[in-house]
Order: sequence, then C-alpha cells, then structure tokens
Amino acid sequence: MTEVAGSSTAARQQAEPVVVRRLDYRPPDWLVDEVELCFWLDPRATRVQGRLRLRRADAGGTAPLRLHGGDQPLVRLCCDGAELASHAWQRDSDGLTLFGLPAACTLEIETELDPQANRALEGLYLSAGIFCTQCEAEGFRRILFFPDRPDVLARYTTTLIADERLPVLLANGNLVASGPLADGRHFARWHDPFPKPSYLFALVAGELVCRERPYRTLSGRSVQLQIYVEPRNAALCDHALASLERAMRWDEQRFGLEYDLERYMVVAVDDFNMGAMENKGLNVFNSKYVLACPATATDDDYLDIEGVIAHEYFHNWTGNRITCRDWFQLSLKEGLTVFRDQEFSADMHSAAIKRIEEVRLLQTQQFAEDAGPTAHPVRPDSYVEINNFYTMTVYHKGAELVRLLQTLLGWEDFVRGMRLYVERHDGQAVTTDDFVAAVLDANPQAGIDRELFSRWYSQAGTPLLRLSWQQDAAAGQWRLHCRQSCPPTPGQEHKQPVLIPLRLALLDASGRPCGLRLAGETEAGAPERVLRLTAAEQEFTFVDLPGEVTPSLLRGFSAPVRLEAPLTREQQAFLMAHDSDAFNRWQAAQALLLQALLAGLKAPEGGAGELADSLLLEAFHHSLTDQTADPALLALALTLPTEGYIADQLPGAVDPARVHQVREKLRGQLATRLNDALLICYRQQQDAGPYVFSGPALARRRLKNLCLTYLARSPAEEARDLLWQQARHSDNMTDTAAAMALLAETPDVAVDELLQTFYQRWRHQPLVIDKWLAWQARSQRPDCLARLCRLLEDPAFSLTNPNRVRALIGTFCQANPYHFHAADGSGYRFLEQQLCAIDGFNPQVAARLVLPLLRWPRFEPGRRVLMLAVLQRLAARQPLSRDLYEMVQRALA
Ligand code: 0A1
Ligand code: ZN
Repeated sequence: MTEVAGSSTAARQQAEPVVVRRLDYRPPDWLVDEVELCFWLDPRATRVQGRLRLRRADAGGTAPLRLHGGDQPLVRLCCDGAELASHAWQRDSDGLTLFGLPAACTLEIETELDPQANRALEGLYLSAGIFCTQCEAEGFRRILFFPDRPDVLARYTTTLIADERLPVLLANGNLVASGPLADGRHFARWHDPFPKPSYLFALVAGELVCRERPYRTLSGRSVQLQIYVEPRNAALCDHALASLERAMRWDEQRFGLEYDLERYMVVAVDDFNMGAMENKGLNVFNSKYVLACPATATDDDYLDIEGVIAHEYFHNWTGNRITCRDWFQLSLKEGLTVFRDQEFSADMHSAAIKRIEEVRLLQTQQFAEDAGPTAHPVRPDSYVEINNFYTMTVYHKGAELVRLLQTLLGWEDFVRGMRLYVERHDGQAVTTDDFVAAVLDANPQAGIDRELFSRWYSQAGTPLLRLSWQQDAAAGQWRLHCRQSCPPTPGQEHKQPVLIPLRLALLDASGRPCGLRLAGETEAGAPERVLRLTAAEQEFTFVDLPGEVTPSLLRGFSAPVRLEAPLTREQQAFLMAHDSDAFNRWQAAQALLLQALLAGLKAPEGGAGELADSLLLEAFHHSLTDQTADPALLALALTLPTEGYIADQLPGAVDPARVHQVREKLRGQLATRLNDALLICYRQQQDAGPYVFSGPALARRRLKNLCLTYLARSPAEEARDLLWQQARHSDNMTDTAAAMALLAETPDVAVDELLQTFYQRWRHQPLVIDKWLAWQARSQRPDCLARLCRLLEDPAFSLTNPNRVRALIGTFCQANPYHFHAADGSGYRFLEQQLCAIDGFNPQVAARLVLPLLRWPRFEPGRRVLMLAVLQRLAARQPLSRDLYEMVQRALA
C-alpha cells in the first residue's frame, strides 16, 4: 500500500498536549449530510472507503475543511472524482486540512487499518476474533479522516465485506441489502435514516449467534430485539433480553418515548474499555453486562445487567436523537440517562434500596473526586483528553442535578419538562443550558431561578450544609438555621450559593411526622416539606407543633450536599428505628457506625476497649431480630462504611493502616457480641429451595450474606462451619462468591485448595475468573501482593483485557487500601509498574487505574512522599499518553 502525501507532510510525532476550552466553542464551518462507508474487513489490513457529501455551513465562508485523523495511512483523497493536488491539503499530527474546496462537494477518502494490532480498543479492533468498533468520544477519527465532533450530524450508509467465516455483519440502522460475493466473501449494507454524530457509528462482524424476540411498541410498530454473542454464550442472554423489553415498556409509559428503528441490536464482546456503548441501533457491550445464569452471575450482576441494558436503551432519546453540542456538555446525555436508569431500576425493584445504593456510591466516590485534585464541574471548562471526563461527577452528580429538578417540580411536572425538551430539540446537538431551559420553560409556575440552579453545573465541589435549630416545645415552635458554603476546588477559589431543596419532616415522640406549618402560613401543614435554600444563610420557623420533635433532614438525600447537623446519638438511634423515610433510617445507622469508628480512631491505640457501645449494640440487635423490616434495607443499614469512606471523614492526614485496624476491630466486636443473633438471622434468611432472581429472595440473600461478613470474624465454630458450607455447597454464584470472598481474606491452606478447585472448575469462564481474581486482590493476607504478582503470569490473566486488569489491579488499588497503602510503598510501586506496561497500548485504562495515587494529599507524610515520588517518575516518563499525562499533571499542580 502506498500513502499519498500532502504538500507539507508535517512530522506526525506526539504533539504537546493542547488544552481545549469550553468558551472557545465555534459552530462547524462545514457540514456533512451523507456518509457512505465501505469496509473490506481483514484482521491485518482492513480497507476503508468513505464518501462524504459536504457543504459549507455558511455559503459565503472561506474557512478550510478540517478533518480529524489518527495515524492511519491515507491511501486516496479525491474531491468530486478528481485526486486532490498536493498543495490543496496538509497533514499534521491529528488530522488533515483541505483548502479551496467548492462550497458543496463530495470527498472520497481511503485508508487502511490494522485491527489486530489495536489494543487501545478505540476505533476498529478485534475482540476474540470479532471485529467491533468503539467511537465515543473520538475513536471515529482512528477509522476515517472526518469532522469528528458531536455537532456534525450525518446520515450513514455502511457496507461491510468479509470472509464467509464471519457470517454476521452488522452496522447502525436497518439492513438494506446482503448476499454472497466472489472468493468466499459476502456483504451486508446498512442504512441509518437518523442523522447522527460520528461517535455513534458502529460496526460488528464475527461468528456470532443471535437470541431474539419481537417487540410491539405502544403505537403498534414492530421491532426485533436481538442479542448477539459468541456461540458458547448462547444460553446466557435471557436476562438481558427480558431487561431490554422492560426498559422499552417503561420509557413508553413514563416519558412517552418509543423506539424508532426496525431492530435493536446488542452485541457482547470480551474486550471493552467501559461498560457499554449506545451506538445507534447497535449497542456494543462489555460481556459482563450481558451474560448471566445463576451459577455464574451474582444478584448484583443481574441488577447491573438490567441497569446497563436500560441505560444504553434510554440513550436512544437522551444522547442519540438529542445529542451534545460539544464534549463539555457530556452530562447532558450522561447525567440525564443515569437519572433515567435509576428511576427505572427504582420502579422495577425497591425505590428505597436503589436510592440508598446511589447515594452510597455518590458519597464514597463522587464526593471524594469533588474534594481532590481532579475535581471539576458537571459541565467542565477545559480538558486535555476528553476520555478523562467520563467521571463520577459528570455521570452521577449530573444525575443528581436532574433529580433536583424532579424534586423541585414533582415528577409529573418534571415529565412535562422532559416532553418539551424532546419536542424542542429532537434531531439537534444541544447544551445542558438548553435542557434546564426546556424543563423550566415548561414549568413557569414553579418559580425556579434558572441562574441560581445553573450554578450547580458550573461550580465544582460538594456544598456543605450546616443546620442547627432551637426548640421551644412549650410554645410548639422549632426554628431551623441553615448555612451553605462550598470549599474551593482547583481553579475555583470562591463559590456562590446554589438552590438546595431540603426535604424534611419533624417526628413526634412516637415517630409520626407532625403537620409542618411555617410562621405566617394559614393552611394546615403537610407531614413533609421541601424547603428551598437560596442564600448563604436562612432561617425557617415552624409553629403549632405538639411538643418535642426530632428532625428528619435531607430526606431521600434531596440534594448532593454534605450535611452537618447536631443530632445526638440517641436521636440517631431513634431515627434508625422510627423514621418513616427509609433512606434516613439507613443514614442514621451509618452515622452511628461512623461515630463509633471515628471515636476509635481518635483514641490512642484505636481505643483499647469497646468501640460498640450499648446504644449501637442494642440498635443492631433490634434490627437483626426485627421480623417486619425489609431484609435488604437491614443489610444496607448494618453494613460497615468502607475504609475509604471512613478515611474521607477524618479531619487530618490519614493513616490507612489505623483505619483498617479500627474497622476490623469494630467488625470483630460486633461479631462476638451479636454472634447468636447473627446466627439466628442467618438461618432465618436461608432459602430452602433453589435460586430464584426475585426481589424477596434477593433481599434474604443480602441479609444472610451480611450476617456472614460478621460471622467470618466470630470465634464460634458454628459460624466457621456455615462459611465453609456455603462456599462449598451453594447452588448459585451470589452465595458462593459471598463466602469465597470472606474465606480468601485470610491465609489458610484449605482456602488455597478451595481457590484452586474453583479455578479448575471455572477457568474457561472469564467473567467468573474475574471474581476469583478480585477475591485474591482484596485479601488481607500478608502475602497478598506476592500472590498477585504470580497471578499476573497466570494464563487466566491478560494485561490487554480491561476486565482482567480491573479485577486484579483495579481491585487491589481501590478496594484493598490496607495493602495498596503498605507503609513500605510496595503497593504504589506495583501500580507504577503496571501503569508503565499498560499506558503504552491502552491509555484509557491506565488513566483510570492511576486515580488512587492522585489522592496523595490526604495521607500522612510517609505515604505522601512515596505516592508523590511515583507520580513524579510517571510525569517524567517518555513517551507518556495524553490521558495519563493530564491525570498526573492535575495531581502535581
Ligand atoms: N457512553 C457510554 C460509555 C462510554 C463512554 C466512553 C467510552 O469511551 C471513551 C466508551 C463508552 C455510556 O454512557 O454507556
Ligand atoms: Zn451513558
């Protein structure tokens, strides 16, 4: 193959990283109406031809045409049928510039790719012999030179030509032609009638089987739902297919949104950087979020599959039909779609449990991000590598902001806002401001201050809400004082107040919510209210109360803030037992546990005596013996906060070894003191029959396995027997995994044998091997790291597969703070070595793995120095990917 050359072929070496700024946005000078693509698929040399029908956005404009590109060779470049003269175009490190084109023209571009060599898993690559693509955010340019920006929307027709041994050929849209060709090859042509940005392009080719079922939309159109997997996985698609159907029905009923093509295709591949991708009509999924059967997948896997299937489906409207103007608006599609998938899961199962799990994720991970060197607004202002901005903040804080609107408006008015958003912007590439404007324009009666609300999108950091109160029980009055502030974050020293909806109730002595009437109001009060906080300080006085009250504050976590409120331990215990808001019962239980842990951490030697006082023990005992409560809620309430979360609550520098020691101590004390209640509860929750995936069965397994986490620390022989019994004989992966993870925590020859037997049984099931790797990566045993180093060499492990890397290296660095933060720096050096190996071929994965190191300022001086040294060595490395460069620089800034 020969490469054509432009007039001045600039050297295409790695350029200095460029900062992209939101305020520099300019609409495109050129638009693409139609794209015709043809792929001659070959593992080592795939030929790609593209025909682009182009026109100037402004007929009088003079700007040259800019096409983004990777380092693939350019084989042919023609305009309206004639080869472009070498002086008419120029190539640089990230694309082509074309000069003097007619205002409307057809450009033909030809290039060649080596999918087999592509281990970055961006653009066109091979996963276990399956050709697939990943184009978000900027992967399309690695396939073809193109204006690869989300505000250029075009109609695509895609032809795939491949060997008959790759029988399934898929692309976006509807199938328009297919058939045999000469030389044992065949073709398929697909047309997508919906204009889309290049990041939503996809193709797949491989030896796949299809599991399908027909679906009829609410308005009566027929859609074929299809899941494509490797033949050996054919029996593992039922749950994903059923989840897809439920998600489609739910979106019709809740938001009136229907699917729009003849087919909806999902393909599962083993090598994937993220969870899944919402390409129009052809989702590509990490197989982790498709494949399930009771023997291999846990309850949480089942829930995750349902959630991710729904998430990608919901993107068809929030992301695909209405897309982002530029990548700073990423939360327009991601925050909104996460919110939608959360609401769906809440409706499918228990809303309270879903909410607690979301908040736990937000409090443990997004709050930590917002308090560290990578803090950024939900709508960021600048980036070096956009792939670094698929963050907890953009996704999950973004979802909280959509939820704020729903909380302020009520869900029916929020749905009205969504309808206006879709009606106004269908087929467009828009901004988060457009979304907020549509929802508020549909609801002028709500009187929401747009500017005040929009600060949530532009300000980084978690607001701190400090509440205090005075009670005059005799006069029936309760006065609430609210102060909000927000700590500085990188590049944002001073913050302004935001609009905080504070949902609250005041409980009487029996736990019943009182009627809430503010001074000056005449109408009888509702049992719960949402106060709007709009200023740095505000006061509210409630009147006509029957006497002493206990406040239930920020119910349902009505805003993503840190709450400081002077509730006593007795009040927390009261709320844990009596609050009618399930979320707040959980929050109160966690507050009690956290107080015990923090007290232990303050005391010399981790508190020589008891960490669990009688109040905590009684509250725990009461919960374990409560026959009326939802077992899944109890399990969440009685779960100890993670070491990472505990560390984040400490005012000063963190010593992770002490955090570990104190948490383990409390776990052990609760296990010993409550041994009998735990054993009884465990046995009560045990199912007699075979595994079923149902809400009640899942709830019982959760509580039973929560009991087991404590029983694993109990000195009683009976507890140990139960653990072994469950590990050896359960009929489902939920119970097996719970027991195996606990056994793997500590060194034991018998455990080693069990792990080995497990490995032999499952070594051909990579998703199960990921669990096996993760148990060992999470272990507290002293030889943990040495064992992990040996596992890196195991045939079941592969550094090029992101799931394996996350299971072993990711779990160790994120979920094993005890060993990762070993005082001798061995954990940090381990991560450094792996980063150096991975960054060379998969920068996206490397840039995510480095996150735990970026938190160095939180730690005691010894660890800080060791972590900084690794970061400095990484910063000095050549070559270093743009992804990892940006992360390391942010930590060193
Ligand atoms: N948009 C997908 C996730 C995704 C994001 C980035 C990717 O590459 C950088 C790949 C997939 C989603 O939200 O599901
Ligand atoms: Zn998404």
